[in-house]
Amino acid sequence: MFPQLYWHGDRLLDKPTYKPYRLPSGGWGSARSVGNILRREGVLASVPMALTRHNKVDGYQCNSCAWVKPASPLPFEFCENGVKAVAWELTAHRCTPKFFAEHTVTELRSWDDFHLEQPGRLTHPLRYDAASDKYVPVSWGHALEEIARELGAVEDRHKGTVFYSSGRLSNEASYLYQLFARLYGNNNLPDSSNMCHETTSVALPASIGQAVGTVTLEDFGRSDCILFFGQNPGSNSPRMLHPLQEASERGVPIITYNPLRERGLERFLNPQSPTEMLTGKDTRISSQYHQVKAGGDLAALAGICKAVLDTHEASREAGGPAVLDEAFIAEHTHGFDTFADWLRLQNWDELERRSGLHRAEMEATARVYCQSHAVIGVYGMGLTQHRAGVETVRMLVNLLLMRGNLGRVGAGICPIRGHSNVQGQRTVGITEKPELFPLDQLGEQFGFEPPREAGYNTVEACEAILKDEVQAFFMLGGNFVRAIPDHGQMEPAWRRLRLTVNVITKLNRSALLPGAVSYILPVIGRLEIDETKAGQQVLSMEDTSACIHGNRGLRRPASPHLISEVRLICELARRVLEPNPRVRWDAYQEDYAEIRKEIAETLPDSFWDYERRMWEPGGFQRHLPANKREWHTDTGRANLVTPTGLDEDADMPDVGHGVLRLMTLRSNDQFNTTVYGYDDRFRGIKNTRKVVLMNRSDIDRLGLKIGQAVTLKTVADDGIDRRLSDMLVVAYDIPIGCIGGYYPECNVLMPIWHYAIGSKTPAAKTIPVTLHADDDRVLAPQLEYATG
Ligand SMILES: Nc1nc2c(c(=O)[nH]1)N[C@H]1C(S)=C(S)[C@@H](COP(=O)(O)OP(=O)(O)OC[C@H]3O[C@@H](n4cnc5c(=O)[nH]c(N)nc54)[C@H](O)[C@@H]3O)O[C@H]1N2
Ligand SMILES: Nc1nc2c(c(=O)[nH]1)N[C@H]1C(S)=C(S)[C@@H](COP(=O)(O)OP(=O)(O)OC[C@H]3O[C@@H](n4cnc5c(=O)[nH]c(N)nc54)[C@H](O)[C@@H]3O)O[C@H]1N2
Ligand SMILES: [Mo]
Repeated sequence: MFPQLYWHGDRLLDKPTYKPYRLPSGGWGSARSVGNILRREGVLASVPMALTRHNKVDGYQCNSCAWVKPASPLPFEFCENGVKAVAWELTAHRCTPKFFAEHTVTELRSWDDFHLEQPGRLTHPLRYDAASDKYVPVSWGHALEEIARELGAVEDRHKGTVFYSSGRLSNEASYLYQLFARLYGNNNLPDSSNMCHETTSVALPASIGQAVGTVTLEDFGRSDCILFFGQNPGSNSPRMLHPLQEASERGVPIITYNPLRERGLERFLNPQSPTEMLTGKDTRISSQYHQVKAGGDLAALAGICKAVLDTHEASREAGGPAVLDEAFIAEHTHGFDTFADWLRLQNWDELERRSGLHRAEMEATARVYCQSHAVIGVYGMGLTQHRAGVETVRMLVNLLLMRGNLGRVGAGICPIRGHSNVQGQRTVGITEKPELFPLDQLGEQFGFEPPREAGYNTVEACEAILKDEVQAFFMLGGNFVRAIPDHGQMEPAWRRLRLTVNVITKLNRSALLPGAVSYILPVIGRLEIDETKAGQQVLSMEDTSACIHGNRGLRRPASPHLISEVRLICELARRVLEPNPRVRWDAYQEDYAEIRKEIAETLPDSFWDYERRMWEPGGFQRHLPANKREWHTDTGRANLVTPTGLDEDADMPDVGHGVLRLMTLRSNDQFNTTVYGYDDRFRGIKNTRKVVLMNRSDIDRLGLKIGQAVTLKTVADDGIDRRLSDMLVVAYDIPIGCIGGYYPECNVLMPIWHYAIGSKTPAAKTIPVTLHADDDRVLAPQLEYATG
């Protein structure tokens, strides 16, 4: 049951080790890792069969990340982490009522994330029984009736009920869920993207008039320069390494800004290429690699913009050609002059100090940028999860706008979305922001007056829970309590909720913090066959390039007692809401094409001929005005937004005071709060997640030793003690003053109010902390990597 021994009391059983990984990403390591997980989940024979349908037309869409599903897929359009996610869902293991009879909830709370999901797929609806402190099986009918009664009894529907969802949910279930919430009476639809690319949803509309990126896979094939900020494709979107490899082989410069030298951004060996596997011939990915300080991107980007402007002005003065795209700026943008004046005022010393880079590095990037004609700006959590995340994303857009790199083939802005349908969810109405969805149309279509008041996003939901204003929390997928900040404050507050409903597929920590009335409702996954009276149903999802694809499940559900997410919402809605002849829950539940008709009626620009087009190779792209250089902004143009300043962390004490900036990271062996194992192969860490990655000079300066256990304490002036102990020191190639640790273990350190200004995305990549030795002993000497 516990193959990977871990901490046992104060003793460390399996030896954690650290040895820098010198091999390319992908390669044989990837193949081995896939073999291990298939064996562990008992699906060595079955999953490889399923994988032939992976990301294929008429197949299923990968349940791992949101990376593009190409029109001409590879024979095997999957990656190491996609296989892990598939094996995770199709596992042979089952978490049955017998398991719950054997373990109290209090006992299970002492298990870590890895072990909680090991028992496998949940098989029965369960209700928490406080007397025995156990989950016990109930009938669906009983569960739905009680939940409906509780939802109906909430006094203030606007404040008292929250409808969370996680980004794996299909378009069909998402659309019904938002409709249900709005008919019920609120816009309290926080979702995982609030912790993720909410920064994008706030930054991009003001800049370019749409909340999503502009880039397609075809653009990657036509680009002549790729700027890569704060995203780790080797672990989090490995299939993306194929177009990057292809670009690199074409001689396209790929310029990376990342505090860590991520292996996938350095070298890649395609595990699906027999030649590469046999010859070991790998590809260099990044042509420039700049180890920017955590939170230093705003300054780094400002520096690059400044260098571009300088180059332009120098060329003009010497009677040379324009470097800026002056015609584009004049015709299509607003705010250039103010922005240029601001850039002229910035001084290099300050930009160097804040970015942690040399002026020459930013200038080197600017040089390549100025010579390129079709530039893509890629980014991920390294930009969005910061106090100044919104302004940083806008600064990247400013850089692109300076040379007209938007609405041009091979160019554009490319946020890499996380969950496999997080973007689609938002498209079809899961949003707490009423202005992001056509509520007038929704009201007309279904004959009701939708609530217009903004709902809670994730952080606001947490704040309301802390104030005891929330009575009922409905969690449709995900692991909310584990994914959010401030576990020390949130977990006790969670227990005070009246109703908690966990619609999940595997056991997780959120379900182990029951409110007065608490349910686990297990559902069918998207890889499984969803059969209704009308036959097998299909679903649809949107990838990171805004292309929408059909999804057909292929395995029998993990248990005959599971129902689909769509059916669950319909069953509940019928019990909670007044009958409304325009809302046909019965029809939706049997035939999901009826839901797609409603989506197409609400959003006709994007979803016309939905039923047919979702099966086209490559899917269909939704309406993206910025690609046609139509700017749906307040000025009717693309806005170059001048930041309020570079002092995003003026409120953060500096390194000089012993304060370090903690970045919370994902390992190569996890999907968010789902932990597949304790290794992070590409970062060379084995058998532990309790590490703190540090620069050797910080280790020396603080008088610490490698392998010593330390306690991390958050620096905050709110009087709350946030700390995490037993973290092992590892000397790592990371900028001075920055440290790295794993999410979700480190979330206990993140104050709920530490979020991106404007978007409230938790600022998970710069948490100010201090480090304290637990005692003198070196607990894990193997973490010392012997050089030479
Ligand atoms: N296998 C796997 N795939 C996943 C996930 C997973 O957990 N596992 N999660 C999915 C989800 S929901 C999401 S949102 C995405 C997340 O995918 P990513 O966006 O890649 O997120 P992270 O791994 O959190 O961190 C991204 C990178 O940002 C860098 N970074 C940290 N701070 C900074 C900074 O200040 N500046 C810069 N320039 N870089 C910085 C880190 O070193 C890291 O390389 O992946 C999705 N895909
Ligand atoms: N410190 C820190 N915190 C972070 C982040 C970070 O980088 N650092 N990243 C943030 C980001 S980007 C995100 S997206 C959030 C993730 O937040 P969530 O999306 O809430 O969390 P997940 O870990 O993806 O959820 C995993 C659970 O989903 C359930 N599940 C899986 N598949 C299905 C399904 O098909 N249907 C249903 N109903 N349930 C299913 C399983 O029971 C599983 O336990 O975390 C955020 N939190
Ligand atoms: Mo995410």
